[in-house]
Amino acid sequence: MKLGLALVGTAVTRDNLRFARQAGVTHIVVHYTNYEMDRDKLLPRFKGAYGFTCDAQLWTYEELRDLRSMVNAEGLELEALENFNPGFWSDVLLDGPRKQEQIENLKKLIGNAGKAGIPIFGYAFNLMNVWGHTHGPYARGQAETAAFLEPEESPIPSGMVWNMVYDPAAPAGILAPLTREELWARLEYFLREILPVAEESGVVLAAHPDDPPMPTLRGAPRLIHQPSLYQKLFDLVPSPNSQAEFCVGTIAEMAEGDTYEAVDQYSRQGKIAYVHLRNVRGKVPRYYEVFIDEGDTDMIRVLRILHHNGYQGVITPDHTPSMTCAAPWHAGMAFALGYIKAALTLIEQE
Ligand SMILES: [Mn+2]
Repeated sequence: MKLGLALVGTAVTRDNLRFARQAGVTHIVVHYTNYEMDRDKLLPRFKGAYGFTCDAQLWTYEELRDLRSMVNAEGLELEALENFNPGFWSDVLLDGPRKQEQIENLKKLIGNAGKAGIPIFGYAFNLMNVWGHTHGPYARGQAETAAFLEPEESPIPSGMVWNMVYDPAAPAGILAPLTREELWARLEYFLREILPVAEESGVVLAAHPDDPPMPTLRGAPRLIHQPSLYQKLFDLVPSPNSQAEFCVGTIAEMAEGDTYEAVDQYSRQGKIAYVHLRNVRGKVPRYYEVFIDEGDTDMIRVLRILHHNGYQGVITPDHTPSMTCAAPWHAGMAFALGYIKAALTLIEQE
């Protein structure tokens, strides 16, 4: 198993790549969309959105090649891109008028990633992305972290998807209601169109489960909110290139199922593209994200199951609590990385 670190948007810097390498990381995951934009220009009805996505330009082969070179220059591999920019596939998620055009662009994008030598593309097929977290001193020693307590359940405003504004000029209103079956049908369409291109391009499509794993959020159904629903996804359109961005924290938050059994079930099938390792205390509808050694899940047991089933992919810490110091994010990540690195060394020597 390999140690990874995910970097988001503007955090893909030479210094952060060196930080990763210094912590023993060999593989980088890049969440390429930059969410740090123009938040103060948001209209009040888009409250809570991360920013705008309407002018998103499709990532070119040259851009992805240069990104990989930048990672390689620090002695690291680029393992995966995580998530499409919501502007690339708003109408695929919402079944809007630009769906066909956007699907063709996604095919181009997967082709670009394959050509640039990036083996995995992570995605999360849902309308709300992460929504409803509150932040507070809920982890050990009052470390600041995310919790899911009483989420604001206001309906999704028109013009917004995946927590981003894709159409600032959309008339005020809310997203039309849709059924769970309709959303599964949209996912099936996406998979039928994209998987053949992924196979041809040597790219694995890796699905993140719905975080938070509520059956509905802001009135919209969510698809992967119990461990067994991953199997439904894999069986919907069978392909070796349809796999999981397996988020242990999200699985542990799910109301049903057993985390260790889910790890066993999907790693035995070779369906795990890479792992997000995060610990939590509690389950939906109320849980806290905590330090990696602090929550309900025995991480060493999770890693032993993966090793036993021959998993050889990347393990990345997911979010971690922020530590009280001059570099809260870096300290939190360094703690998680050190813990995982020691665990991997121990397990691989057994
Ligand atoms: Mn995750």
